[in-house]
Amino acid sequence: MATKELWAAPVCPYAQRAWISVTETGAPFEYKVVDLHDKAPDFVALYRRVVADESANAKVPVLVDGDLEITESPVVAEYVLRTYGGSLDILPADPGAMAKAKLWAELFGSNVAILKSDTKAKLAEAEQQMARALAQVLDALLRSQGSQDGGDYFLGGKYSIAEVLTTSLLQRALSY
Ligand SMILES: N[C@@H](CCC(=O)N[C@@H](CS)C(=O)NCC(=O)O)C(=O)O
Repeated sequence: MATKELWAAPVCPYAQRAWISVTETGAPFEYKVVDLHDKAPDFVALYRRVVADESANAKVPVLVDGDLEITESPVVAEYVLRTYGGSLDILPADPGAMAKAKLWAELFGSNVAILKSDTKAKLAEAEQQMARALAQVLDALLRSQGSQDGGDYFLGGKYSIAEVLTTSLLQRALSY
């Protein structure tokens, strides 16, 4: 049987995007846990092969589906949903809705990050920036690009890739 592996780390919100897509679809991928502080040599070699850079810092997630080896969480999530999620309808069929959902996820990801800093002052500044992004930029974007028809999700009544790509980051943002 062709190899089906998802290399991920539970701590990582990007890996979690891939894990959510695999879990939603029930696709039969073996979950390979990566210790980010002590990466297995076969994982490092795999990542470096995928990005064609022999000195790259190996990152999760990486997905292997037979001959296909891919990384970058939005790429992995979309591939899994498109390939294994047919009846779930998580990828909007309408190209405009798909583009809006991906734009939302992209801007969400660039505004909501894992905050790391060497000083408390810099951390506080980063927290303030993220709070502003959540309360102003992302809120305005949700109102302008999100469904105008109400509903609990970005596209209205329908759970979509917009949530697959943002839930793990939002969950962490809410813990600040
Ligand atoms: N842009 C990447 C980001 C992936 C990423 O930054 N993963 C982190 C963990 S959250 C990682 O593996 N870092 C490598 C390290 O910690 O050495 C994606 O969306 O997949």
